[in-house]
Amino acid sequence: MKIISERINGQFNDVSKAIDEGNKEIIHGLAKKHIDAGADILDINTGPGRKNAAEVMKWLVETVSEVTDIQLAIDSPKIDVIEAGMKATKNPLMINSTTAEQEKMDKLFPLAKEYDADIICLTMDKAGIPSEPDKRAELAMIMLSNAMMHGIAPEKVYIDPLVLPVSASQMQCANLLKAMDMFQALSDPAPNSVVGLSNVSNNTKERSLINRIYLSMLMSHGLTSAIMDPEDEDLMNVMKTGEILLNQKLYADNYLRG
Ligand code: THG
Repeated sequence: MKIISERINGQFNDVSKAIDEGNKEIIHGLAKKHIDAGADILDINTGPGRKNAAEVMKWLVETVSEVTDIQLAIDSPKIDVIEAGMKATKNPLMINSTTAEQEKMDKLFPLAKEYDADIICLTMDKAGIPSEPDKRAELAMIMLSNAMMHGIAPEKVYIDPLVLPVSASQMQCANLLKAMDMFQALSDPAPNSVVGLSNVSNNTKERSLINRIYLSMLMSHGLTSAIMDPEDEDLMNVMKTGEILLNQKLYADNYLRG
């Protein structure tokens, strides 16, 4: 499993304040802490409601790149914001994200190719997020084939079935697992997959427990990466134990410490 840290996100008060004040130390500290905790990739997101999102993204990416060479996932629904982030670093990149909308794919797949970036593909289009699993798989197939037409290797494509809060759309949590099963049949080897895990527990009282159980379920349906909080040690232990039980990592008595 690849761990993508969700923490460099303007949705968190300390990050939002650091952006407002131009406080690089806060961002440096969070980046280092999350890499130490086990993040393989850092997701960079300016948070909601910023008019100058491209400028903020550039600052965040530059600031994080001052303390690490690891891969950065540039997270924005806006193409110009993604581009501003990609230009601001020499670190390996992941685009977060395209949808199955043709205009977005036509801009973002060439950008992924140019920067040799991985790319997250959300299973949604102009009509929104479909609830039927086979419709999600169909959108995944459309994005996979568009990526291939642009000469992007399938292992660089990460399909995101879009996790919704269990408190808002309970049926979607089970439907999403069925969609994950269908993704496994789209290519050989199957495409990579990713979820924004903490979405599932928004507005609930048992956030960590719900995140843990859902991560375990998703892993058994083929999940290969997650945007999540590596500082949640119980969650990381679920991930590591899942890797052992799915025979992805070799068991050793000290596997939680190793
Ligand atoms: N898919 C992809 N990218 C994504 C998401 C996804 N990026 C954004 C998001 N979803 C994943 N990142 C987060 C980051 C934080 C939270 C959830 C998902 C979160 N934050 C606390 C909250 O809202 O309660 C903030 C608490 C605080 O302020 O301290 O839960 O699905 N590709």
